[in-house]
Amino acid sequence: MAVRPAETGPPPKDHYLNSGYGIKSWLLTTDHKRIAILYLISITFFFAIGGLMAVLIRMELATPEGDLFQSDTYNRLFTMHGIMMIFFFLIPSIPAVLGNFLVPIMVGARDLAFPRLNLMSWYIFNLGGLFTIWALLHGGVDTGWTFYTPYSTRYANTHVIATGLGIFIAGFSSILTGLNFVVTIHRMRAPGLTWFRLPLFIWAMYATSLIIILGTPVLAVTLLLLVAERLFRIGIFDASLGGDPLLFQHLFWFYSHPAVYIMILPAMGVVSEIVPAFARKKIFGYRFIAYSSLGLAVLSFLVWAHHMFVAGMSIYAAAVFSALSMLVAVPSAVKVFNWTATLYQGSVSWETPMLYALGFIGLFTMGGLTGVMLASLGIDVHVHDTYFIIAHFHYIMVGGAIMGYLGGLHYWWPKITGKLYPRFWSRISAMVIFIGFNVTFFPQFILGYLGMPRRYHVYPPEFQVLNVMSSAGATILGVGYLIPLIYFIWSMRYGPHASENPWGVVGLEWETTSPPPTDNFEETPVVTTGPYEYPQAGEVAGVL
Ligand code: HEM
Ligand SMILES: [Cu+2]
Repeated sequence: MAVRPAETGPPPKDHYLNSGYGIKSWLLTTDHKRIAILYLISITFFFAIGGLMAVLIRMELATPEGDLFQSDTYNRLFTMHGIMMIFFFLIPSIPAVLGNFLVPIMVGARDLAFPRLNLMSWYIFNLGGLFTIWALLHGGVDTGWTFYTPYSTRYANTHVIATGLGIFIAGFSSILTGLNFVVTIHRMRAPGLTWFRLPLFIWAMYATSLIIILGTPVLAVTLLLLVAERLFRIGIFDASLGGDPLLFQHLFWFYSHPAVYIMILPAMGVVSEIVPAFARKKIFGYRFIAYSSLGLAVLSFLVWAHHMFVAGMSIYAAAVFSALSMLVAVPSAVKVFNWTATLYQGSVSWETPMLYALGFIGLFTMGGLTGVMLASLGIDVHVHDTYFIIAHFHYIMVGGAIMGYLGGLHYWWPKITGKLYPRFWSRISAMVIFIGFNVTFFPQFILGYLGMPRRYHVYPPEFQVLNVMSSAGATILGVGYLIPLIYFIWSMRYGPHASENPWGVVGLEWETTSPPPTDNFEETPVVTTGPYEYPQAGEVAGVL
């Protein structure tokens, strides 16, 4: 039976959005909900910049000749695209926006453990972003988002230092947010809220925070070493100074493989909320999903060298990393099976968040399975550094992580803003995004398999048809992303009021007003049941 958001009930008199209107009430706020909105604005801005670069890249690749940009400019474009999207959009996206908003509410607390630190994290994040944009405006960087040496040491005359420092600074914001979440989840749970009564989104945030806290310092140190080498000519990565360029790759991927889980785990957490909500069923295998999040966090630190199979390492080391990488598929598959089992015989309603969650499950599975293909040494040797890799990680990061982010945003938007958005347009845009995404990235699997290398802007004419498809798909995808931007902004002013629990679902966040009061709850809630306690088949909860 379809569940429609109810438009009933008067809006609450006092809530966090009307507790102050001046610019100061926002810029000096320590309310986690307002900080979530500040992050939403920042990352949307950074996403727009990264997106603009993507548009330019796809325009260049519509023809085999390098006729739009010089090679040098092209290098800078894909580098800044990757840096903006990964460090300034994807990594903060779900944790900093949805996590900030939801972690305290879902654990029944008034705020995060360290509210002022939370505000500081937002300032640090923007400082890092502005530093990076400064570098971009002054000529950019051409090393690729991975800063591989010797591009970033001996051969770079672009803004490696400024960009590296920008990412270094932003890293502190991640670490502080991670610490804030860990302490909050440990110390501030409402009475009765035991670990195994926590929503799976909280488990995902917890696992993500562990990776952030353990991994980010490694990246920070690596970037500092790079800067130190460039400034003081200490031999660390530069072979002519006695350094080792491969060391950079090890250090970089020791952070950056776990970082891919910083991007995907939160989206998995969102999907674990949406699936039971719109299947009206208790989630299947709660503990397995919770533990698989922790399992992914641990395993993610053991596989980094699969990015270096052809960089020069012993065949034995490669075999071990190959096997370990395949192990990662196990906890990932546990989640996919459990979501599917939850859907089975559920009373599924096709609301917008559910469309995104289903999109996530399909596309993440394709990304994950191609990951297993890449983890097999023999295949990777052939497709390494081709468009196959680009397709693999975009299936996970755009098809997976961004779908999860948008699904979450659509699920909790009525709670965040107290407003409803148009159901029709939101479902249309979810489908436009799904189609646009596949038309953009599926051809890239084929291109890579046929041998088109990544990071070139001139290619043989026989690859043009697939490239034109990809550019056309990117146009559809771009339109798909613009539609929610328009109706979300529209809904804030004109959207009908959302009731406390417009989807008729269970969860602490749905027991407070929409939008919630500054202190989240009138009284501290006391929890007596586990999450996802839906009525038995036949009875339908909530407002229809
Ligand atoms: C089942 C799990 C996965 C496996 C076994 C896997 C395996 C691999 C392998 C072997 C590569 C290296 C290919 C090469 O460069 O030759 C790779 C690249 C990559 N993967 Fe995955 N992957 C998995 C999941 C993910 C996830 C969850 C994400 C992101 C959220 C991700 C993001 C990336 C990125 C960004 C790259 C390329 C980085 C670059 O060179 O620029 N992967 N993956
Ligand atoms: Cu990896």
